[in-house]
Amino acid sequence: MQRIVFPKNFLWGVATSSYQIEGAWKEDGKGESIWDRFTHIPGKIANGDTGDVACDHYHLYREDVKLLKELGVKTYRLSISWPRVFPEGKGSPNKAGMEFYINLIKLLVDNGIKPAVTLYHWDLPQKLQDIGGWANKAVIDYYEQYAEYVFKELGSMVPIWITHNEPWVVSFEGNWQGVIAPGITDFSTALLVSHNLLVSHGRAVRLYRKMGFKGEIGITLNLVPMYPASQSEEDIEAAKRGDGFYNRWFLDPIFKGAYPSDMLEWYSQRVVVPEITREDLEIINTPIDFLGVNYYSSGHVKAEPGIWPLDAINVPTGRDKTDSGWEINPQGLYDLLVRLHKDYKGIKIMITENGAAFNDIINREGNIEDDCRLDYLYRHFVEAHRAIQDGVNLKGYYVWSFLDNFEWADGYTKRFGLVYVDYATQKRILKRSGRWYREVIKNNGF
Ligand code: IFM
Repeated sequence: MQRIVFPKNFLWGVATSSYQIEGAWKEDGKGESIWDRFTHIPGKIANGDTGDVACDHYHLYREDVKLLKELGVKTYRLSISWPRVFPEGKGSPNKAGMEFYINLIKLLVDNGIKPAVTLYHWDLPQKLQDIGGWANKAVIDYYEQYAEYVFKELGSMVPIWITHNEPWVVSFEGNWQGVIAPGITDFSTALLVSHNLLVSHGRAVRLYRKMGFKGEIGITLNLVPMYPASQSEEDIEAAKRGDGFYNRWFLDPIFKGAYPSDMLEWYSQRVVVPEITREDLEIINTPIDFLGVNYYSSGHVKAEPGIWPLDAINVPTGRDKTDSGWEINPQGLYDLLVRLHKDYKGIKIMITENGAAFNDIINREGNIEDDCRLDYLYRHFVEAHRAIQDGVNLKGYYVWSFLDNFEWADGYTKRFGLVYVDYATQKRILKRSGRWYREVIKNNGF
């Protein structure tokens, strides 16, 4: 077996997000988020689960940082809960909420772990949803005010910033499919939300630079390489639309200063497309230091007239699947990275999420021998390494996730962690994949 060695200083990490692990949903002055509201509506989440307690990280963060240290990660990606810091979304900050993040980040820094902080990982203050949420341009101003306060408080300690996590999911799952908060089902609203999210991203990047910090700032996109199901002209065109929908709709304005014209035309013929000004595009096109890539699976697209919104469907290829039902395609990661490198001029990339849900079982010795997850990570690491060998500027890799946690509409039914969480007792157990990852980090390869 060939030895895989990553470049020196490669940033190995793990990732989480505020709502998925913190709990303490109404403690120390925290305001209600759209996820607090959504999860309390019967029928929205598997088993009626909520993030009210989650992994209780708000109270157990000291123990969790110890675990991170034991894992040996170089960096830890977390997100800030906006309503913990601004209960109303705007106005006066809640000092106690900010204090939690100051303490957590100080502890990480003291332990030699680089914090990577996401400003927005889906938990919008409900008060802002009450005025239209991301479909209301005023929310961009409030986001900028929130970002300014967070930069001021944490900017000197945090070297890596991410403006948004997965704006595709926020826009389309939250505002068209309605399967996540805020649960709206209108395609034009989803498009408007996607545009406003991108403008807010550009505004935060400009603000960060204006405030004079020396760290790096980027955005995290969930990207899905799209393959045609056959070599027919129709399937090739359908896969191109799939690529436009998931990938280029976000990548092109950020890196090229323009939305893809084929998608603009496609949408304008079918729905109301948001007004897009030259100034908006310039803001979105503000240079960033890195692109965060979340990769889980690939798409295999077949033309299917009449299927909204792309006249296309995704077809199974027969590959193995994770517990989330997502096909496992490590080579898709390689293809995606190489394509990003080529189409977006050698941009610096960090994999900000990659990982898998599997049904973990505690054995008679109290261990979790999660071979499937280990194998998933192994095969994706091999492909990431191959991409680096082929010239891709990949600098870091965050496994999703550090802990088992609240998996949105799936509640606690899907476990992604390197660390098992017994939700009844809040006991943490490092899984075999976690023990293996610790060795990968130590050896900078395997
Ligand atoms: O749990 C999520 C995370 O919040 C965003 N990216 C995908 C993960 C797995 O579904």
